[in-house]
Amino acid sequence: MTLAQLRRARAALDTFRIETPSWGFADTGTRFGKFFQDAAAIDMNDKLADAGQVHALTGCCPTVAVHVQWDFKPGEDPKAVARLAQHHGVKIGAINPNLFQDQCYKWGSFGNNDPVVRAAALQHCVDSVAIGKAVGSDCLSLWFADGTNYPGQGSIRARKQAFEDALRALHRKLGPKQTMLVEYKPFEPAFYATDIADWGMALLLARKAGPRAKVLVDTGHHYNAQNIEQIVAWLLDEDMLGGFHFNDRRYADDDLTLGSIDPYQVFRIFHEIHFFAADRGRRPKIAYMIDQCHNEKPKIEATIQTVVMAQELYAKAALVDHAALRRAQAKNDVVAAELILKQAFFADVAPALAGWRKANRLPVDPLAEHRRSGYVRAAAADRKRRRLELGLNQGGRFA
Ligand SMILES: [Mn+2]
Repeated sequence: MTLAQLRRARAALDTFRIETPSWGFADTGTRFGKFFQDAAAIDMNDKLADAGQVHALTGCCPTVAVHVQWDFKPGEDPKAVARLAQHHGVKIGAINPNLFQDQCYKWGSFGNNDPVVRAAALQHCVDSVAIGKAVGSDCLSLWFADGTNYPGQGSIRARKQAFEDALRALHRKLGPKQTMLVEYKPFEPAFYATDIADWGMALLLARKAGPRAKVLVDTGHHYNAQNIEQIVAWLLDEDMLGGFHFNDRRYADDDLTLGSIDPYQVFRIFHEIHFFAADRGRRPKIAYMIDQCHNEKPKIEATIQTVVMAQELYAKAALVDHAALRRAQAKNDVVAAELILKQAFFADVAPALAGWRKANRLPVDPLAEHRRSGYVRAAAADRKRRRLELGLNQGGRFA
């Protein structure tokens, strides 16, 4: 690697931050069952401590996405949670309302045909905006499980209009610094017509909601053949890309560790972002977040693995020679253009990462350092004991 390339990779790493999810540290599982881990977080203090451990080792995860229903007790002062986060060396990031767990949402939330339920869903989101303001979070992240399971079940157009109205009403409640991200997903839990099924629907709804609504791309929420980096490039060009939920998958929304199946896919996404930034002369404001649940892997290890992989791929994508790429594209030199991407993808960025970590007084190998630290052994002993005391002898509730 040349000195210039090393500098480019280091400069990219300086700007790259990725948010960890509070739910990624607790016991979660498949729809069939849950396998408990002794070291899994029981409560918010545990989750924030685990997130703090990841940030202390990687230096690039200063914020934690939270789930209102699971992470804030009713009546609790959100500022107390913010202080707890600070105690563990992190801050509260994206606020995720929960619009799918209460029984009232059987027929949907914003898309429900009952105006009383729609109002309740909107109120929960407005409350979530208030939590965001209290904890200093500038991001409200919205995912809706809404949809229908059978043809004829609901009016597709009426549901679309209900979403337009509710999102517009919610946008009016945002603080001046807050943005709201609209996530999409083709199917599950709805299996006939999900109300926000793809990026085009999310884009239309966000546009109608207001200027601070953007689209959130969850890498797992696409059909297998879909070209995700093309979607990313279009959203960038429209100034409508708000953020990512990163994970990997082989089949559907598998929530596997980022890059475990297809690291080149993530590289191509990062390349589109770097290429856009080079063409425009400015870096787009994008919230990079992890949305993964680990049923088999130890949760903190899987999170560190994800963060390190994201850094590697982000640094590799920063090495693409944009001037050479533009020349190859202008000449329709397909082979040269493709090779320019491949050379960056196969470049060894380990020295750049090691240098960046040393300069930031971080362990050169965060995963090895985590294993050496004994953190998990101590957490497992403590949490096992507390579970017994709390009568949660099966490894804990869904938290
Ligand atoms: Mn997601």
